[in-house]
Formats: sequence, structure tokens, C-alpha cells
Amino acid sequence: MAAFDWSDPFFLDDQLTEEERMIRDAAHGFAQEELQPRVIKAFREEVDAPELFPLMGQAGLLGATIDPAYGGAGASYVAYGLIAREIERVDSGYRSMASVQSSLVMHPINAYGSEEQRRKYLPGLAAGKLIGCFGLTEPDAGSDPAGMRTTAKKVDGGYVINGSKTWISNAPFADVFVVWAKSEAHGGGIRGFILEKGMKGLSAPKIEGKLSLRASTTGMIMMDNVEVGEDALLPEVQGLKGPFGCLNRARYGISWGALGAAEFCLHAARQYGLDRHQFGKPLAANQLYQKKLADMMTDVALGLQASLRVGRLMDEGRFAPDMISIVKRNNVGKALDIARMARDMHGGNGISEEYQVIRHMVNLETVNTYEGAHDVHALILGRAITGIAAF
Ligand code: TGC
Ligand code: FAD
Repeated sequence: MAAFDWSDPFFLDDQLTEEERMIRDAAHGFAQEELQPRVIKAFREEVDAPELFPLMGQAGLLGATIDPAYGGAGASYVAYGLIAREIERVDSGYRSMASVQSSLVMHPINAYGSEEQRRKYLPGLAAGKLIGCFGLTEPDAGSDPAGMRTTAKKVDGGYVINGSKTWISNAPFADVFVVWAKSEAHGGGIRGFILEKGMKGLSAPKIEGKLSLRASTTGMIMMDNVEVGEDALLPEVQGLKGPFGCLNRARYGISWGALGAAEFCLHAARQYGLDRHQFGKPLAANQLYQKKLADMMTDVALGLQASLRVGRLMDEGRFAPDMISIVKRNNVGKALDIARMARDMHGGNGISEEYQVIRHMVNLETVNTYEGAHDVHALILGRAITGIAAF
């Protein structure tokens, strides 16, 4: 019989390759040494941190699945998930910065771009010398991106782009903007364009005053007659399957990341319950306290196994987007429950920044909403089960 390890109940570690374990350990070291010491102040003061991108790049955490010929690591999707888990163990905002760069900017350039576009952008993005953002959401088109109003009008030698995007991670300091627009020249179909900082008519004001994900910078993208050349168009994709192909990867990474935040909360609540005494015994000696820990550990363990399975299927090219909806929705929902429980189990200390659980809790409110809100993923799954779209 094997000994039981509450921090790894199903021996996840054994199911990883040697390379995946090495990448996980490197990501863990980076997150604990570089990110953890900054995060409390960064969150409190809503600090912009573009300087983290080159550090993440040097640590090999950006574009891990991309071919080494373009600066990536050629690693598995499981390795990509493990990176997200380690970064989000510190903060969902830092994971957001990295997953936008890897899944929402590098992936579309890699998968839908020309060879020139790959060579021009991917090495700089992998190194974190360039920062990317992804503009899909608009003020009047969130869960329903098909309702976007941004347009690309064909002119001699290129396109003129008009519109606005909102709630865009990394936008205020981004160098590279992957923007989705309806293109007249393509029958009104949705096309992707690569815009660059400094283009005339392009601006990216910061959205101030977020009470969640404060360590990640979020902004708008305003496009007022932005002229781009033909070479700005992502040539290899048309329609919503373009942005959704990127979202599949980011949502999958989030399914791992949210569990990293949940694991932090589980570990913190366990230690707090062992250390703090009330009524002459440790909090952890109470049945109610133990039940909460048991629920937390169970949901983390089950969620990790499910994400590992989806990652393996992605690596084999056998995944369906609905599988990703299952793990994004369930793991983030469970992580949010776990963070709320951990906050409660810390009593009054639970609302202090020092104990960090409330920061995870408020961050996970965003994670539950972006990349397809919790209920929108329920509807995606409802459609898969019934064949009826109920959006
Ligand atoms: P629907 O008719 O279902 O599909 C339109 C076309 O897209 C294809 N498709 C997919 N392709 C690949 N992967 C997927 N997951 C796909 N889902 C759909 C589909 O096959 C079809 O292709 P074609 O060739 O037939 O045209 O589209 P719909 O308009 O009915 O969509 C409904 C719904 C709910 C599924 C969709 O709109 C949705 O997922 N809404 C949520 C929006 C969302 O997730 N936004 C995220 C914005 S980015 C972000 O939040 C980044 S935060 C990152 C961070 O900081 O970490
Ligand atoms: P809405 O679509 O208005 O939804 C509001 C509520 O209604 C939700 O609870 C939703 O579940 C529910 N709802 C919607 N439709 C239905 C329905 N048919 N049936 C039942 N319930 C429904 N976007 C980007 O493009 N790029 C980014 O980098 C990015 N980063 C973000 C960073 C942050 C911090 C945040 C908060 C958001 C970010 N987003 C980004 C936007 C994010 O993807 C959207 O907020 C999300 O898709 C939801 O859209 P919405 O906010 O317009 O909400």
C-alpha cells in the first residue's frame, strides 16, 4: 500500500515526464523568487509591471509550446499548464500577463500568421522584449463577440481599422496588438490584424480602479482610422474560429492556473488551522474545519487530474473545445469556492493582505468571468449535450 500525500493525493508528479517536472520546478522557483516578493505591494498599489516580461522570457515561461526555431521551448501543453499553475499560485494577474502573451498573441501569430510575421514577432515575444495584447471584447460585445463593431475597410495597399476594444490585459504597455475586426473585403467576416504601438490613431488607455486582478494592467484599445499594410492581416484564418482557437489554449491554461491559486489557499488554511488555537485546541481539530479542508483537497485533486487529461489529449491532437469548457468552468468555480472558504477559515486575519487569501478570492472573481463567463461555459456544454444553443 502507498502512503497518502494530502498535497498530491493521486501522485500527479508520477504522471509527468522528466521534462515537464523540470519545467514545473523552474516555473515554481521563478514564481516564488521573482513574483511572490512583489505581489502584495503590486496588488495594493495597482502597479504596472512591464519589466516582468523579459524576466519571464529569460525563465522560458513565454510561448512554451512554440517551436524553438521561433524562440519557444517546444514543450507540451501539459508543461504549459504546469507553468500557469505555478504563476497563479502567486497571483492570477501575473498568470494573466503570461497567458495572454503565450496563448492569445504568440499562438495566433504562430498558427494563422505568415512566415514573415512569425519571424518578425515570435522571438521578441518569447524573450519578453515585446509585449502583446489581444483585443476581442468590446463595450457592447463581451460574451457575444459576434456582435463586435470594429471594422477593417480595404484601401489601396492595406486596411483602415476603426473601433474600440475594452477590458484588454496588457494593452496600456503593449507593443503588439492582435485585434479582431469585421472586414468588408472578406464579406464582413471576422479577421485578425497585428497592430503596433505608435501607429497613428491607435491608443490604449488604462482602466483604473479595478478591485480584482490589480497586479495585472488592463486597458482599452481605441482605433481611430488606423492605417495598416496588407502585411498586418493574419492570412490563415477567417471567422470566429480564429479568436476561439486562441481562447481554447488560454482557457485550458486557466484551468490549471486557478488550481494553483486554490492550492495556495488550501495550504494556507491548513497551516492556519494547525497553528491557531481556540477553545483550547487547534482550529484544525474541529470537524467542520476538517470537512472544509477535505472538500478543498478533493476538488483540487480531481481538477488537476481532469486538466492533465485534457492537456494530454491536446498534445495528441484529440481534444474538443467542450472538454476545455468543462475544466475551465469547473476548476475556476471550485477555486473560487476554495478561496472564499479559506478566507473564512482565517477569520479576521483572512481579510488582511498579509495572509493573501482574500487577494486570491477577489482575483478569481475575474477569472470566473473572463475567457468565457462561468454560465457561458455551462451553455456551451448545454449545447453539446442537447444540440440546442441556448445563448
Ligand atoms: P458559434 O456559432 O458557436 O461558432 C462560430 C464559429 O467559431 C467556431 N468555434 C470554435 N472554434 C474553435 N474553438 C472553439 N472553442 C470554438 N467555438 C466556436 C465554430 O465552429 C464556428 O465556426 P464556423 O467555421 O462554422 O464559422 O459562435 P457563437 O457566436 O454562437 O458563440 C457563442 C459562444 C458563447 C460559444 C462564444 O461566443 C463564446 O465563447 N463567448 C465567450 C467570449 C469569450 O470567451 N471572450 C474572451 C475574450 S478574451 C479574454 O477574456 C482574455 S482574458 C485573458 C487573461 O487576461 O488571462
Ligand atoms: P456580459 O457578456 O455582459 O455578461 C454579463 C453576465 O451575463 C455574465 O454573468 C454572463 O455569464 C451572463 N450572460 C451573458 N450572456 C448570457 C446568456 N446568453 N445567458 C445567460 N447568461 C448570460 N477580453 C479580451 O478580449 N482580451 C483581454 O485581454 C481581456 N482581459 C480581461 C481582463 C479583465 C480583468 C477582465 C475583467 C476582462 C477581460 N476581458 C478581455 C473581457 C472578458 O472576456 C469579458 O469580460 C467576458 O467575456 C464577459 O463579457 P462582459 O464583461 O461583456 O459580460
